[in-house]
Amino acid sequence: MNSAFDHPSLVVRDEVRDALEGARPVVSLETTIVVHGLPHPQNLEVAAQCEAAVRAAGAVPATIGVLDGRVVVGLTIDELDALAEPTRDSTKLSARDLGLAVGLVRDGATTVAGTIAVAHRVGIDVMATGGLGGVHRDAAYTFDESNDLTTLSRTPVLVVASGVKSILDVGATLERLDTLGVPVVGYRTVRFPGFYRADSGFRLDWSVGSAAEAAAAFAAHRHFSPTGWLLANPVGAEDELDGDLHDAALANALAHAAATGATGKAVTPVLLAEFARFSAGASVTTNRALVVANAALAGEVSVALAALRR
Ligand code: PSU
Ligand code: MN
Repeated sequence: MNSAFDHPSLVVRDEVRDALEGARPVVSLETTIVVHGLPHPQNLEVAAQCEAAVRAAGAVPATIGVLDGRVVVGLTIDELDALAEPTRDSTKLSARDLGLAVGLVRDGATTVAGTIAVAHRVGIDVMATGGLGGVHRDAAYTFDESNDLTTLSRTPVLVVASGVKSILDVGATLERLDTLGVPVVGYRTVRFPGFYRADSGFRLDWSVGSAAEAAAAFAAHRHFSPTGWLLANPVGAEDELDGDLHDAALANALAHAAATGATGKAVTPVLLAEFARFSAGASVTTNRALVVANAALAGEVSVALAALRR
């Protein structure tokens, strides 16, 4: 039916294909958080919990990654396990890397940017992650700004995230999203979430009170703009990282990254891993809770969008 499904390097698994062809709800999930963002074995547990949360909301999960040069939409847990196996040395794939991973027959985990590029290609309009990438704190001289922002500005996919990672310059990231024309919408809040913390200290212009409101506004947005959306869902109060622990872990992680001289793709994984080490796993517990909650909300929004199509 859809010729996009028939490319030899693009494998859309039957359940996902059937749902898309039937205009039923599908939520895409990324793999960088699994392969490069969370420690083993929690990473696979989180992936399974995210898929279960999407299903509980009534949508089909489509976890996306590149295995042996094939872009798979709907990875199984066994395939995810293989992708996350350290000896496999899976590459972190942003949007610009996809063609190279396919052409050079590599394995790779997709970032938000890589995931939404594939999702849009096959007709999936909702995605869930933990925290969007953004403008790094030293961007004024490193120019380190996640491709998540530019790809979201030209890819009409609604991304549910708990704001942007608190390791970033949150204010600069919000300004960049404004410049790029990407709506940032609080879910039942006008405070921009702070990833491990519910409130980053920044106020938002817009919020929605339900998945149905989010779906209605995103559907309308797509008539007027080619960009995606950031639906910002704060971590629950019971799962937040303690404020003082957060600030101490952040200062330590930033100093560690500077001392190790991490650059490029390595920066975010190094910061997250050091955050986890310093907080004795507390940041991982928070990260798990928020990404699963985001998958659940993405499922609800996807169901509401599918209802609008009918
Ligand atoms: N959210 C998390 N953990 C992660 C990420 C998001 O809770 O590891 C990943 C996403 O794949 C996102 C990437 O696209 O971090 C950003 O990486 P960079 O800063 O290198 O663009
Ligand atoms: Mn970067």
